[in-house]
Amino acid sequence: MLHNTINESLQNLKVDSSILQGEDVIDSEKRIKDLEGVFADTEAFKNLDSETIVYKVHAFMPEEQGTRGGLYFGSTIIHPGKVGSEYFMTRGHFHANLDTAEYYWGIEGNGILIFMDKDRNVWAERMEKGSLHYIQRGVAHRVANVGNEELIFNACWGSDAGHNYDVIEHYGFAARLIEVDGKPLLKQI
Ligand code: S6P
Ligand code: ZN
Repeated sequence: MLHNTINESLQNLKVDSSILQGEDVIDSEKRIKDLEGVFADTEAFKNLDSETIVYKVHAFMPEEQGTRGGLYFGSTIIHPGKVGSEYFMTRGHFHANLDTAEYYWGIEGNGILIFMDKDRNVWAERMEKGSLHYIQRGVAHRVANVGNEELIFNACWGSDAGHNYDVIEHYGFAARLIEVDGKPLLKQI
């Protein structure tokens, strides 16, 4: 693992499909007003319209949360935008059950998937149409949209994974993805 570097997606596999929709799909969204404390530049944050949608999730969760052996599926759509020099991104989380991995794969747009392990080592992979990303067990994950279009990716995770947002809320990631000279850069905090 390389510390604080942005790598190409590691696998040579490509997948393609589209946004999840249909009966029993649970839709949620995060607006600027729901993301207080997520972005570093609090002044820029205050100046944005609090109703601006940052990202939406459409999830199919056919098992009760916590069920061992089941799988969930979800599509995430992150709108293009920035708060100061930081790209619109998901809150990011560890799974509550650290023993659970997850797959992400890119559908549309350009993103960067940021990982952080328990020792606060941070690294990242480029996300694009057809890219496949394996999120190892015990590793926190967050995605930023670094393009000018919507970024869409799909995810598959275990119904026993759960979400722990607290650690990220309190301590954040050890590096932030910011735009420098028009390019994304992982900056150690
Ligand atoms: C769930 C999976 C995704 C995210 C979604 C939003 O394990 O990783 O469906 O929930 O991308 O991100 P976040 O960090 O707000 O849950
Ligand atoms: Zn997850």
